[in-house]
Amino acid sequence: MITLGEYIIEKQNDFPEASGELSSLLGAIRLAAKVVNREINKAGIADIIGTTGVENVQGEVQQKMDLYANDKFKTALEARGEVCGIASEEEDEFIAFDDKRGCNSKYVVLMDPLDGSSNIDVNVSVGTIFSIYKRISPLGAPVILDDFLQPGDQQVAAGYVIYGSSTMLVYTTGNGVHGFTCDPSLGVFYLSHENMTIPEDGQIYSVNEGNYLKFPLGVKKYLKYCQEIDSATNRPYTSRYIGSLVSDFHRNLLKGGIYMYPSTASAPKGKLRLLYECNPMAFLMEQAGGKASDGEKRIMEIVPTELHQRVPFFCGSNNMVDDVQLMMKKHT
Ligand code: AHM
Ligand code: MG
Repeated sequence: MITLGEYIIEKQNDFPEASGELSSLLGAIRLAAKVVNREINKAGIADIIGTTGVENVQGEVQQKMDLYANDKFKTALEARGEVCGIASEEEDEFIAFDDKRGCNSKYVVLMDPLDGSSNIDVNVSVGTIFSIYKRISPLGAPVILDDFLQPGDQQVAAGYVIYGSSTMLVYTTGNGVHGFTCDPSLGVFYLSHENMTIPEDGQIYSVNEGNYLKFPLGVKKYLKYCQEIDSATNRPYTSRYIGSLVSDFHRNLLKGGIYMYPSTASAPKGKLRLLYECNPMAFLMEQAGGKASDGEKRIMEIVPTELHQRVPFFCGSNNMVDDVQLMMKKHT
């Protein structure tokens, strides 16, 4: 039984130049995840479900648990001193940890502290998503916006925590995707899924079909393709949509499938945010052998211009992402 902490240190030894800062940073994420997990498990008996009545910068009503999780991750990351700043779905602007320790730290973290949080009230799995970069501004100075606006292929690590029927932390540092399951009695994450890979072909498609009429023609054609009967390609595929990105992604990663949040007539850039939802998931997906695209090109090649920028998202088994891209190209 290898714990997450042991595994991180073991892997750190593979990089002779590693100084232990990234390991310590991942340790801070692990700690905050445990605290958030404990609180989520109490949802329903403690006064922590429901909304705050306040909207975030994206115009979405914040849940009490969004703010709780944001606070715990922010505090853990600042206390550990390996991070010069963070950006979060729940914060309008990035936050600089600009005391002496923060200024001398080389990493920035972008996060969605609690994705899919509207699902908590109905006891559906939610998740935390994180993305880690090295700053591009000089050490010793306060962090700047450009440190956060880096393309996804510059990520040094990314991952998610899924607070589900069991709680798991899944991460990559560009050396495969590894999953750890939390033993609730001990509060320890143990290695349970080493080197996770996604099948080349999948049979599951995940999309909010309520938006069907607003989708681009190529996406509509692909959805019809998924539903057609063809034994040679094992169609029709199965439709599975939880409406909680981390859960939908996790299932498709294990079983093979595609997650889609396309542009719609009313939201031409889709709903999901590039920097702390799509890029980390794209990094994980590529490391697992799959693909992540905006419908035309790799998600991780997009050069960001805004902290909360949105992007259409197609992510999953290689052949499924290829198929939807082809249909979108054909029916532009
Ligand atoms: P959130 O960050 O406000 O929780 O929104 C992101 C969530 C994803 O987890 C999920 O896949 C998607 O929004 C569901 O959106 P919709 O309800 O439009 O299908
Ligand atoms: Mg989110």
